[in-house]
Order: sequence, then structure tokens, then C-alpha cells
Amino acid sequence: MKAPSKPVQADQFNYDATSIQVLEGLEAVRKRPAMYIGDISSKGLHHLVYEVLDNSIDEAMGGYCDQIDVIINDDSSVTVIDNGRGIPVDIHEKEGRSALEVVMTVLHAGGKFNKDTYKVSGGLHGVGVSCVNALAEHLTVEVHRDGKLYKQEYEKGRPLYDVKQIGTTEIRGTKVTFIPDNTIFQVTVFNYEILTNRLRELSFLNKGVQLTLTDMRQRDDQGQPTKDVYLSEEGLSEFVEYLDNSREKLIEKTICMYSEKSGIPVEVAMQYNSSFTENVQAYVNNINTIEGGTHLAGFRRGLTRTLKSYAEKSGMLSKLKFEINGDDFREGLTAVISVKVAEPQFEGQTKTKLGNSEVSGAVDQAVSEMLTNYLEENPRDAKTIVNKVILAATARHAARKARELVQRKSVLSNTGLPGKLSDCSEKDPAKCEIFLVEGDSAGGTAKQGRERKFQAILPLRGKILNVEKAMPHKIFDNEEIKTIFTALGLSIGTEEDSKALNIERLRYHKVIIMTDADVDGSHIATLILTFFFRYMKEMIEMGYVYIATPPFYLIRKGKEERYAWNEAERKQIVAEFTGNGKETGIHIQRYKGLGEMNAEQLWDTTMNPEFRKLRQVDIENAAEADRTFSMLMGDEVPPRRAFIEKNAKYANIDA
Ligand code: 0RA
Repeated sequence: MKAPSKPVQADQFNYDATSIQVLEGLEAVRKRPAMYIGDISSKGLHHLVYEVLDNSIDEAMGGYCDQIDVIINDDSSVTVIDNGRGIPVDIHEKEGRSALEVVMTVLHAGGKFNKDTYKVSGGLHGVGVSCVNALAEHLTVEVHRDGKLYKQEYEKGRPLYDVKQIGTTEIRGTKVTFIPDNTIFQVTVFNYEILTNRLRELSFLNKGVQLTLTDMRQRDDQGQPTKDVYLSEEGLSEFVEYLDNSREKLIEKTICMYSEKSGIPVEVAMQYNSSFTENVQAYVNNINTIEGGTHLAGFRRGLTRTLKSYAEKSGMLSKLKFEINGDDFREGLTAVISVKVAEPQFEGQTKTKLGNSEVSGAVDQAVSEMLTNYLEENPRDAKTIVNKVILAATARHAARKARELVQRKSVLSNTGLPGKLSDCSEKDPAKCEIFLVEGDSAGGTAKQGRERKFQAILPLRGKILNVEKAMPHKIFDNEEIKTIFTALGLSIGTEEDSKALNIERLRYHKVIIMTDADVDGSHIATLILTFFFRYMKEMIEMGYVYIATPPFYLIRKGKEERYAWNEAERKQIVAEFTGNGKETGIHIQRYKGLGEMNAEQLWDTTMNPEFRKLRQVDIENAAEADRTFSMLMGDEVPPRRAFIEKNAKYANIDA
């Protein structure tokens, strides 16, 4: 589809009072897009697709739609097709225009029509499809309804003509194609991985709806585009099984529950596994609430109370010499909670924390009732779970002892900081950076090369512990991990909450992982990231964690030196150097490790804020991130190999 190049003519648009209001509304979105879609980076760009998709999901939740197709077209536009009722096209009484035009051009208009249906979906910002329209260079909507096919096109949200009937049809539904406005977004290239992860997630959350993603840009040898089809018959229980794919389950069948309390539908699936991590994904209206909130609190309360009372009655706790606490009930637990809330209030740093107080009790009650029944009906599983809880409590107890021991004998300098740390002089965390450097020798170079005022260096010796596999008490016993906690200014958890993190005490707002650009270096970076993800997730969520990217090559010709970060750059530089036909005087040095650079080179290429290329670590999809870490760091080799082969092109590694 090609966007018409002709600008909107005044006579194509009826400038009455409503249309002026509409233009003002759309203009507001274009002026401050971040207010409506979060940001104008890749995140905001993909948010456009979610926004359109959410309308189709709403149709599916109402029971009107069971097929949704998303297509990334050759020209980088995106098409979303559903077989729902189709957006109404009749004249909207108050607006005097087609309802379709109103939905597409008036902010928040979608909901007005949907009062009687149960509209609970809606993107994180719930801004509606008109926002997408406002931020699109060009958008086409086609509606199949009552045997007729209607169409309207827009540029930057302005209709190019009135809604028109362009034919007849035997199907029903809506098709939206849009191309994002490149004067608004920093990036306009859609990422297949990001979209496919979201579609998979949506399919689990909305069982029975088939979602497909097709990428016309990527074709195989036969010319067939890349395609994924998602359809979950079982919903949340399949989601849990998917998340636990590389973990060992403890009970035969995933526990599933559904109930509606005080008009709030509550759906939960859960399973225990032999790992030590808790993985609870909580959704509100299909949105992953990574900061938790009242629904999660209700789930935890219901789970703890029910399991505790069952365990006490069973007599299995009689020999235990210490108390069991809330953490113990969630070690090795994987669960997905999905609630539908009519008017959700989102709070928190990233607006992903549910605030509605009424939800807590509803979830607590639903979980208690359903789990009580389950435990009574499945005594064998109940026993397995209680045993797991006892194991967790015992391990926690051992961890506390180890921690006390560690704290007593830990070697700190007189500043209370680890001796290995070369700290910076600046004290304002917002201005401070710390480099976690692989190896003492590279650490030494980094120390010489750094800007002492705001850059601190912490050398790490060898591989840090794989926290995905280790028992919790081993984690707090580990020298490198202990050093990282202390250097960052964070405490190692409390008796009640082993993961309590006093993030406000964090001493640096940029924590930069700097390892060699080879397989070992990537492994070490992954181990550190796994540790952050499991024990310091807030740091990632706040955007404090970064990865340094040292160059691969130094290309020298006479006195001129240039660096290359990949093959393409290397070729380009060599071509520039040989532009005059004289090839011979070029020297190419391949960097195998940080240690091969001197302090000045390391500063120039990797540490100097003016020239370095830092990659910020970001959790694009929380459920997927958990699964990836457990798979990368777990016992099974084939899925790990497949992942690495598939993703090698994204990483700066040279195997
Ligand atoms: C307003 C009202 C109705 C449906 C929709 C909007 C609708 C919007 C989108 C966006 C993409 N696909 C969509 N499908 C439907 C209700 C229609 C009725 O009552 O018949």
C-alpha cells in the first residue's frame, strides 16, 4: 500500500466545529506522543500495534471474534485483521458523521460505543485506535459488515475522504493498515521477535483465539514469508507449562482455577518445580503488571493462608524448629494470574502496578476457596507442595546462618566498601557509573583509563555463580555476589524478604557490565544479568543496567586509527582507507579481549560517554524474559543451543 503524496485538501474535509475539535485532539497526540503511548522509541512504535490489536482482542473477549492476523508488510507498514463485528459505519447521531470516522479520529471514542459490551482490554495506556491514526503517516481501514465492504483512509489522522462503500462481502470484521510517521518515531522498523512474543502471550491469555504473525520482509528459499500461528486451547495452564518448559515439574497436572468474585473474573494457573525461583506473572486486562499490585497481593495472601492452614492441619510441620514465612510458599512456584477489571487504576514507576483496592479481596477469596478444594481433593499433590515448602524454609534458615557468617567475616575497607572497588569521587548516584569488569587485568586497564570523578571500577574474578541453579544460601555465600551487593550499596535481603532491595541506596545509576567480546565474555555477562534479573530486578526495571560494547577491530593506516564494531564497519573503513587505490599500508588488529587494549584505547572506545556504545538492558516481555533465563541457565542443552544460534546475530559475539 502506498501513501498518497497529495496533501489533504480543505474541500476534502468538512471544517465544522466538531472537525476542528477533532483536529485539535489529533494535534495534541502528535505534539506530545509520549503522553499517549509512553515514548517514541521502539517501545512506543510497537505499542501502536498493541493498541490496534487490543480492539480486536476486545471483540474476541466479547465472543465475537476468534481469528486475528498481524502482518508486517514489505514497506514496514503493519496490518491487523480480525473477524469481529466490524466497526459500525452508520451515521453517529451526535457527531453527524460515520461512526467509523468517529472511532478513528476522536480520542477515546471507541469506548463510547462499547458501554454495553465488557470492554476491559486496552493497551497499557488504553488510548484507542485514534491515537495510532494520529501518529501514522498513512492509515487505511476496511470494514466488512452487513454484507458490505467500507473503506476510509487518513494521513496523520485526517480523513482523505468520507467513509465509502467499495463493494460487497461475505465476511465480517475489520482490517487496519498503518505506516508509522517517521517524523515522530525514532525508529520505524518493526521487530518480529517483539511482536511474536506479544502474540504468543495474548493467545495464552485468550484461549480459543487464533493469532498469526506474518513477516513479508523475511522470506525463505521458496519465497514464503516467516509466519507463526498461536492458538491455545487450555489458556493459562498452557502458559505455565510454556514458562516451565526447561524446569522439572513437581505435580502431575498444572493447577487451574477460574471464578468470579464481586464481578471480577479471576483466573489462575500454577505449578511447582524443583528450582528455587518464584515466577509469578500477573495480568490485568491482558497487560503484564510487572510492578504487581492489589491482585498479586491478594494472590499471595490467599496462597499463603490456605497452604499454611493445610500444612498445619496435616501435622507435617510438627518437627520443624522454625517458622515458615510467605517466601517459602513461593519458592519454585510458577503461576499466571489474570484478572479483568472494568476501570483499572495503574500506578507505579512504569504504570504497571494495579491500585484498585477491591481486587485484592476478590483474588484472595477466589484463590483460597479454589485452592482449599484442590488440596482436599488431591492429597498426594498437597503433600508434595508442603514438602517443597518445608525444604524452602529449611534452605532459608541455612541461608540466614550463612549470611550472618558472611557479614561477620567480610573484608571491607575502612569505608565499608569492598577493597577491590576503585570508587569514584562524585557522590550523587545519578552522576555515578560503575563498571563490572571481567578479570583483574582488564580491571587494571579500566582503572587507568577511567574518568575518576564519576566512574568506579569493580573487577570480577572469573565466572560468577549461576544463581539459576544454586541453592539460595550458596548465593549469599558467593564472594563475587557479595562484593557486587556491597559495592552497589545494597543490602543482601532480610529475614522476611530475601529479595528486599533498598534501591534508594544504590550508589550508581549506571551499572555497566564490561566483558570480552567473545563466548566466555558473553557467558559471564549472562551470568551477571541472570543474577540481576533474579535478585535485583528493580535495577533493570529502572533502566540502571547497561552492557558495554568494546570494538572488534582496530584498523590503522599510517598515523590514522579507526575502530570497527562489526564486519560491515571494518569493510567500510578498509574501503575508505583504500579509496586512493593504495591497499598495502593497512594494519588490522582483531581484539580478542579487553586486555588487548591499552588504557587510552579502552577509554576512547568503550568508556568515554561521548563515543561509547552502551546497550541498556530492558525487559521487553517479562514472562518471556523469565523463560529465557531459566532456559539459558538451566540443565537442558538443546533449547539453549537453538536459542544461541538464533540470536547470535544480535549479540556482539564472535563464537
Ligand atoms: C466500536 C463498536 C463496536 C466494535 C468496534 C468499535 C470495533 C473496533 C475495532 C477495531 C479493530 N477491530 C474492531 N472491531 C470492532 C461494536 C459493534 C457492534 O455493536 O456491532
